[in-house]
Amino acid sequence: MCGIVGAVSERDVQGILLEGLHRLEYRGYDSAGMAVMGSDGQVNRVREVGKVAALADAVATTPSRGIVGIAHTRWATHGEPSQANAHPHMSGQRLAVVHNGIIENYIELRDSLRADGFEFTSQTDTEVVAHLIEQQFRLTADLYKAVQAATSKLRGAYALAVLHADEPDHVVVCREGSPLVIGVGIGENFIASDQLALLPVTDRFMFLEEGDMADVRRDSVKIRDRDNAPVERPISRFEHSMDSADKGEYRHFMLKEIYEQARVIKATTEGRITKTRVLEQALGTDAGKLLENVRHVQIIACGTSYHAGMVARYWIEELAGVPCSVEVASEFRYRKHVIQADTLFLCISQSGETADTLAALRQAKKAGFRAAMAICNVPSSSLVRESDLVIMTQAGPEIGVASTKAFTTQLTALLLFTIALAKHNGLSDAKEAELVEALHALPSQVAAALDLDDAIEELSAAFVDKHHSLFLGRGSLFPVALEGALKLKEISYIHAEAYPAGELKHGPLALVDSDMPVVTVAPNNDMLEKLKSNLQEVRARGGELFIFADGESRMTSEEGIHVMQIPAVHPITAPIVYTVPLQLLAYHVAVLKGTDVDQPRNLAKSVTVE
Ligand code: HGA
Repeated sequence: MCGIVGAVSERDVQGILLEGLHRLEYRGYDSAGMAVMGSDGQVNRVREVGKVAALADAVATTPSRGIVGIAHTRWATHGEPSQANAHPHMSGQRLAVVHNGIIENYIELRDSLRADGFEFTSQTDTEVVAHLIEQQFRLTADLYKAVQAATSKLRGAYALAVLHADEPDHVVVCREGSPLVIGVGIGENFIASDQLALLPVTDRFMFLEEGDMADVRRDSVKIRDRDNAPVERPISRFEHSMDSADKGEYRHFMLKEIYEQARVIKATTEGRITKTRVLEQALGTDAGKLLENVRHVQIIACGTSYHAGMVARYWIEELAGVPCSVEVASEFRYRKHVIQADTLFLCISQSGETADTLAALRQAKKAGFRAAMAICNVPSSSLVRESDLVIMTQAGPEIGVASTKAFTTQLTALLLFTIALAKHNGLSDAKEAELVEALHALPSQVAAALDLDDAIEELSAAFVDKHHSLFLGRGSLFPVALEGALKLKEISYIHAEAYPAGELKHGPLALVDSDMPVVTVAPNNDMLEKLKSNLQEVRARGGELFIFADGESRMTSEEGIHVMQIPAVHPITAPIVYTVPLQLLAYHVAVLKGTDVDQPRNLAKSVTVE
């Protein structure tokens, strides 16, 4: 995904911009570029296809000192990866723009700008923004006002940084749907799409809010909100604990990664949704074409990713009405299958190097699937390189072997995909708006689920001396029960089995006694009454119940029944929120048992062997 870095300083900013881009490389990109205001009064631009290292080489051969500059890593949505399409985009020789996001009405804007004499040199939606601002600048002779007037004509999602040779001492920035942060320095200020880009130069940040626009100068930052009223955004210090390579205040990487989930889920939706819609092109340049005639989805994955695929099957069939099959890669690759016409082959893998998943993908490419799509966390991975369409999760590096934030961001990406697919299959605008609202609510709901941490820690004592446990769920919460059981197995070594609650009476009920804790996820959905009956079956046999439910589920704690309440969530996003307490439960049980939480015995993080 695209990255933005910018600086307004009294020292040469080229090194700061390049280092910032390096730090954003993990997000994945196809080209990079920068523009600096030279001391000669000219805007000097360098752009390269490929890695930031190639840009650094190009900058080294034509160094152009400058104290104001903007830079970008591009992940193409409109127009192929090429030098001409790389950012910054310019209007004439004096105005340069970098942009993250998508301008939805770029075709009509381009037509009217062409009619006004502007010439286009790229296929991007971004170039429209450059010319639009220049058009307004000619009227206002004021860059800030020009950006304001131009953005009022834009539809879509964007974070923008703009510089102009006629006003060489500042950068104007704004955000609407894509993140942007201002790094506060001493006698210099910075901008970036992610604070990690600026850590070598500052640890103080102001986060712009939706609709904010800022005038960033060496010695001042002036922000106005959507209504053009001056606003102060609080300065927060970077918490060391957010650095992926460091545990910070947390005892284990796993706990830190559980706590990162609200932030990384938000990062996975950012730039891909507006207030009410999913931006299909943010899922890939060809997303529209590839999704149009999909009649069947075949999901392939292993372990935790397989559970994400199982949740997605409920979503895809319910929202898109498209049949969906899910299978573990190690089985799929060794059996003969019948491929239905127009089947999309969808692989899910955190590392993108999972040997079984890759082998299945390589077979599928020869076998006549419509297209191969990947959901993955590592942009440089084989899976990403070999797929036609990719949705990158924005979990950042996951160090704990037991996957947590990778799972919930996979689910988030899968829901974005499902909505995009469903739009080709009759999903109404109103339903889309309802689902996107649920996506917007996710980070705060996940944060609320994390508030149960202390209560779950207390409750975990009941599991420490147990050898077996049972996890129950129904509907899309059944795979969540599977994932909860897997977490407990992986790090506490307690045998945990998950069942769809309706299956209890067909076998596993025989195991239930007072030594067998039974964990259940029970949001208030249309399966709740059925689930409650299943829980009665457990209680009647002396089983101790641990239930995660929302207030509307009307369940209360009593002898042998422990109910922990989660705020009410939309039924579609419930699997994401209800995963969190099960992760915490596994974590605290493992800590009490004294196991190696981050590197459990016999397991590896990225399973690159068969
Ligand atoms: N639409 C722009 C920027 C793409 C982007 O933000 N990707 O993450 C382009 O295609 O250049």
